[in-house]
Amino acid sequence: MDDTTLPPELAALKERLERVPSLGPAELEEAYVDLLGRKQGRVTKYLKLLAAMPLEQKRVYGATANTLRVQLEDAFRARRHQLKADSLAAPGEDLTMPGRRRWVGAEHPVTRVVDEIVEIFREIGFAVAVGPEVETEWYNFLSLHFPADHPAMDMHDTLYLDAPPVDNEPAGRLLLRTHTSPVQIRTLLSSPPPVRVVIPGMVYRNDAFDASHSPAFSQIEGLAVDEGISFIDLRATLTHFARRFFSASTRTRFRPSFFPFTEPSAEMDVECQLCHGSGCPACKGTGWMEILGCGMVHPAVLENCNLDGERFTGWAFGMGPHRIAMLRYGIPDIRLLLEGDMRFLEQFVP
Ligand code: 2NM
Repeated sequence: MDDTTLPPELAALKERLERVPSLGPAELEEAYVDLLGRKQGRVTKYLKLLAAMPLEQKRVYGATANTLRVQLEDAFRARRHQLKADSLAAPGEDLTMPGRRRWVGAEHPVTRVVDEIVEIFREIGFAVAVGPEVETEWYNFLSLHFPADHPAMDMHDTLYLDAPPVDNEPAGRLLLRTHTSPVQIRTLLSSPPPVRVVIPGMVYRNDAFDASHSPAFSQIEGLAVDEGISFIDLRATLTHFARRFFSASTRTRFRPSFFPFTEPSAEMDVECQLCHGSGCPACKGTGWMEILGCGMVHPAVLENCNLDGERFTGWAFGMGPHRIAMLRYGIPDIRLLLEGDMRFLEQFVP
């Protein structure tokens, strides 16, 4: 209904409504009683008047009058709120401005990758184990069938602690673990097979920062030891993992490799997630991306854990979540994942 057809009482109420936002505190309360007062208010009076009018008029003006009543209530509420805020604000402050949203944080892309990988192995019966980041030479190298003169044990590759060895630990210097494999040794020593574990954690190497290396990075290793476990279990499990983590149609391939603690050893490639096999700069034209190393646990490692290497067999793997996050999200430099620059990290906030 446009204003020209409004009865004078309603037209007047409408005008009063428009003035509410500019009323001062005292005027506001006066106007409230005058307009919306329960007994003598103009709105109340008009509604009473309406009750005595013929049905046709009731129908036409009743709705408008009620709408006006609600609009007036709203306008008074808003103006009271505004005046209250003004009275609390310092000059120039506007307390009715919406607040700044509080930053509650989000998952780091590497954390997300680690959680997803761990969850895929938990689904198929693996438990999660963790262990110390400061280790002895025995747990980190010797128990894992590294020869005592292996170059990885050199100070140029491993970060040793300037501290005396701990008494009741097997002999050797203290160091920052270079992989999470010592936790697998600790698991085999403390719990008899069947063993199925995944071990996420930070590992450390005496490397300088560059685009693809960091002195501290994450690793996830896995281990399955039981009677009758073969390379077929390794291949089936890791292929399943690749299909769950990347996509159901992702192709995989295994290439022979070498690690001191496994024999035979292999590396698993997945089809390049950017070009899906046709070859692109990300996969250097090969169509494949290397994502993990694996192999059958060397019998000497099982013997070091007091297990019969004739009776038990097992397989193990190791992969780097920082590296996998770089492959998955197309991140060109590992430092971006370690420096905590919010301009970079904010891109991953869901
Ligand atoms: C890798 C590759 C292949 C591995 C082996 C073991 C253990 F303890 F069972 F001997 N832990 N982790 C392993 C095997 C790790 O990382 C690239």
